Amino acid sequence: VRSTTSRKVLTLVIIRKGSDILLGMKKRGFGAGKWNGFGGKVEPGETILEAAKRELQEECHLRSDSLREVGLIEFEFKGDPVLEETHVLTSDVFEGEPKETEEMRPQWFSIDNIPYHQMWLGDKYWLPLLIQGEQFKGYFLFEGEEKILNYELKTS
Ligand code: 6OG
Repeated sequence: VRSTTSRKVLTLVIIRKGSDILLGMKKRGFGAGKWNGFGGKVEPGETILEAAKRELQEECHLRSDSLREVGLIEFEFKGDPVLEETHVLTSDVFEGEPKETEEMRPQWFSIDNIPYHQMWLGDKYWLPLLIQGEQFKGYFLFEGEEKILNYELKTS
């Protein structure tokens, strides 16, 4: 029985620079205390790309006109009727220096030293695909924030 009753469309931006990726420590709200890419809800009237650019700028003061969508992940939380349709974008072309905001404390991490133990549990499955330059689609069913009941992931 499919109990999902609504979808929330979200963006998630991972900026790359050589062999580093930029993550932000989420300071408040959903996922606080975890390193993650930058993003949030797509507002009415906005495209995914516009929303991704806006969130990147709002959360760490970087601007990029070269974001490319490389992944689509559906996150579901057991018992929650909302399916989070999360569009993952990346670029290695950007302007500005990452700057801490109320929402995020940005930091560069070597791709050999990604802090998966302080990230969402699904990240260790899909982030390596992004780093390898692959496109992917996925689904993760969480029970609470620290357990994955099942997942599917495929590259395209
Ligand atoms: P706000 O509610 O702060 O946007 N997000 C997730 N990111 C990862 N890596 N894993 C998850 O697994 C996630 N669920 C949501 C999407 C929330 C931000 O957090 C991302 C948005 O960028 C469950 O506006």
